[in-house]
Amino acid sequence: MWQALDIETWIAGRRSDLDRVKGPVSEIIARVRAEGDAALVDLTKRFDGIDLDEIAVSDDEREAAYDQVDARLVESLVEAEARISQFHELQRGRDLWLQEMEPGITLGVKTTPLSRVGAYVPGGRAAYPSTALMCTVPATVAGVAEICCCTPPPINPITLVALDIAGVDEIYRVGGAQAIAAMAIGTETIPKVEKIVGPGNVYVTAAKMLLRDEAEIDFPAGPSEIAILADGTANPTFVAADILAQAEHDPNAACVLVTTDAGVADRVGAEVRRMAGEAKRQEIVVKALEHSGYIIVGDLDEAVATVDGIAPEHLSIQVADPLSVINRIRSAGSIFVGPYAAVACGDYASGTNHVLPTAGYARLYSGLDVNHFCRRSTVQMITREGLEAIGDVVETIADAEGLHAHAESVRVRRRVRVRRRG
Ligand code: HSO
Ligand code: ZN
Repeated sequence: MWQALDIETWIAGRRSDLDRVKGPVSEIIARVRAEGDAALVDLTKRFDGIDLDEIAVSDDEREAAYDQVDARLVESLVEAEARISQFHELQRGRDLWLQEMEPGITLGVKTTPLSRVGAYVPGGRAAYPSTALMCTVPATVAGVAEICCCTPPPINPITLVALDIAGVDEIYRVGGAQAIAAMAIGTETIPKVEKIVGPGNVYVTAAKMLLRDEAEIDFPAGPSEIAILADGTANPTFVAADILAQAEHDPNAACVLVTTDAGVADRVGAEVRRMAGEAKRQEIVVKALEHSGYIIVGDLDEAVATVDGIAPEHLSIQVADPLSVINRIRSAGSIFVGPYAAVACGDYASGTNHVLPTAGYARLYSGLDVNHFCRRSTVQMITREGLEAIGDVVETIADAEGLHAHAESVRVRRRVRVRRRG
């Protein structure tokens, strides 16, 4: 259930079988493309067993949801939203910055929020109001004008409240691959978006990958993972508690302890077994622990290299000198440092985002943040003096490329005589 892992085999086995579902997902996409809303109604009946009268959630339903949610939970969501907003505000650069590089050549960057984005919030058996916040708050902070959200019916009132707190404009009760298709292609009810973000199951992820030509996507975000990098100073109970917290997400969740200390591996193992025995979501936990375990390494260098090989969604660093380790880590979705940095803090309320690349994609992508919702345009302002400074270089390279009109576009300007002052 919790064992020594051969890390190479473990990494190889982790990529979920996206190819297996591409066929059925393509069919779903084709139907949404051809039939629009009618396909959404039919597929929702088939997959969720629900007759959809209205695809869109009304304002009255949003209001009514507050009456069904415990006041303390509403307050907690409001506070979590505030903390997430605060941290994401720090990621916002200036809307326009300009820098004079040399006399007459001023360069800069203009940042523009996307106009319309879609968030996918998983539902089904569970409600994830935290994911509703994580997907949408960065978009709001970025200044996206229209934020819509798809989530499978029946929508839990808690999710509706979270989406309302986050200020989402439109909420649609559609889930699965059909939801991704609807947002990417557009239907009568759901206008097309520019970008789709959010985690999901293998069908949702496959749909995102297949529709990349039609809407930008964030990154593959599948079953949760954690790697813990620990030396002899790690607290085995705390480490095991984080392992259990990740394992309870999904039977496919995976947890790896990378440690320089065999004693720590033993003590964490004992705690994991004890906690698994008492776990409320025991069935899920036990399945997740079947492909979870530990690897004992010779020193911290080897530990860092091993973690980089995994490129985990979450990395918990439990060593005597964490700063030296953080600096050397190159691939991890989100990093938690020190005994009190429970991964659950980042899941809910510290303010960092929990929508993160999984399955090794942390090597290629960064977790969800404000930048995901912005485009950047470079800007240049060049005077006659500036043109003189770079003109020869431009003309020479342009001529070498045989692009004489390029060269001429500079020459024609340089031929204009400048009136000397004084
Ligand atoms: N750990 C999950 C996010 C989550 N945890 C949602 C609780 N709710 C993936 O980062
Ligand atoms: Zn979690």
